Amino acid sequence: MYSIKMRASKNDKHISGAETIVKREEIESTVNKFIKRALSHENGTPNFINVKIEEIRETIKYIDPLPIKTIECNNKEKAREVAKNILRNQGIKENIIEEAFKIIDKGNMRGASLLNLEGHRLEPNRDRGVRVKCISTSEELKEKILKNNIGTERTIDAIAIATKVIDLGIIAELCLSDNPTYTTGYVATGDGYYRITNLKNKGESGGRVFFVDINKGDCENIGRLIRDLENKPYIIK
Ligand code: PML
Repeated sequence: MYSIKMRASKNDKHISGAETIVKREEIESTVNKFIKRALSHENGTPNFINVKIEEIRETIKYIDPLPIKTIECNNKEKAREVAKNILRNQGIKENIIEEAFKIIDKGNMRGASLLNLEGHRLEPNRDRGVRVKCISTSEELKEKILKNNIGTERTIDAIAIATKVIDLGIIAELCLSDNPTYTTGYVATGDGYYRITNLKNKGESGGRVFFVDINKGDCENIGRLIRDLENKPYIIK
């Protein structure tokens, strides 16, 4: 199996990214699909596209997706209240939740922020953040999500990220798309992947925050978590 990663930017500003795990015979078609995606993103036309193809040597972990639930909200205020409630139920304090929304609303992060329960950011580089890599959603799951209207093309990528990070011990994830017109975001916890409509207004920025229970000075566990998020291969069945 091979991991394929695509990252596109314009003058160092992130435009889009994609990530999957495929069989050898699927490499070519997947790379074409990713390049097409990079060139047609509504964030603009990139002047840098990086595609990386690597053989996976580590054992791949196959797991079931988090249960997906959609919560319809008709405005941003209600949507954010729903998201906050889910996060509060995980024991995350109000000020830390507010901090997470601030990070996301500021935008322009390439990866996710790692926020601990005292409000310290643990990612070594704040512009780069941490990127969850080496993940893929099975064809069966993709089909199930789309055919049954459980989610969209964006859900397909996001469910893989959310399921992997929760499996690696992250308490919760808060995510808003960096695509300006995609206003459905989500909160993922061990209980499920909660899609929340209107979590931002059109034109607003996006990003990801992972809430973690690791102390600021615990370099060993921070390092291990980042390595696993980036390199441990997962296929969501
Ligand atoms: C992103 O653009 O990567 C974020 C995707 C959010 C998906 C929410 C959903 O399931 O619709």
